[in-house]
Amino acid sequence: MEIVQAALQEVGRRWERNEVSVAQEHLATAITQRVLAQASLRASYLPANGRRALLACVQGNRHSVGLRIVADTLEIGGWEACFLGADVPNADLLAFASMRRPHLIALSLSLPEQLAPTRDAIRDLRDTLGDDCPPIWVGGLVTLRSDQLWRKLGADGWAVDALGRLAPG
Ligand code: B12
Repeated sequence: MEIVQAALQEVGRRWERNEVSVAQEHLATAITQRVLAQASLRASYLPANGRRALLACVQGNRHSVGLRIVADTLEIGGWEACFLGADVPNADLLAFASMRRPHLIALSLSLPEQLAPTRDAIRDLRDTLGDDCPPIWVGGLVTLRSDQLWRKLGADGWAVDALGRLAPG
């Protein structure tokens, strides 16, 4: 996980300096996804704990690799992880969460313009699910700017990476 994260950060730095083309970045992402899939086949999984997590990149966020790592880590820890991937519209997230009734919702955001949609999504989830709303955790690049940002979004928790402790249980 450390290797994958460091490699993609280096790609990002080189991309910023125009040393890496869009095609090369796409290739690096595709290789990463393949490596992650192979690693998940070799991992040893804890027995199922009967808990379901719903994971989604918020509306507008196309950076899904980091959340995939979070999903794989939860599965290795015995959770059932339902990974919805990139750019999930708020209305669809809400409908899916209402139907699926997860024990944890993990939302990922990367860019500053994704802060407002995340705040809206968390508010709508709480309004709709009421007392049944599970803990909502957030993470992703933009959340690393301050260790208090997650509170302003209305979330219940935050972690800097997939190794952080996620929610009770
Ligand atoms: C790959 C990549 C892309 C790919 C993503 C492909 C995919 N399927 O994921 C694509 C091509 C789609 C892309 C698009 C863009 N990108 Co981009 N991208 C990257 C790159 C190189 C790597 C991202 C990544 O995978 N990082 C590795 C993962 C493992 O880290 P992570 O996402 O932070 O996730 C970890 C933690 O944050 C945490 N975590 C994440 N989510 C969650 C959730 C919870 C609940 C928890 C607990 C933890 C958690 O755990 C993860 C594992 O440790 C970064 C560079 C970088 N420094 O990150 C730029 C980068 C993020 N992108 C950037 C930009 C500007 C863009 C675009 C705007 C470019 C453009 N002009 O189109 C678009 C925006 C797309 C959008 N609307 O979201 C900038 C953002 C700058 C900023 N303002 O902050 C970066 C930093 C590159 C740069 N240096 O300029 N990008």
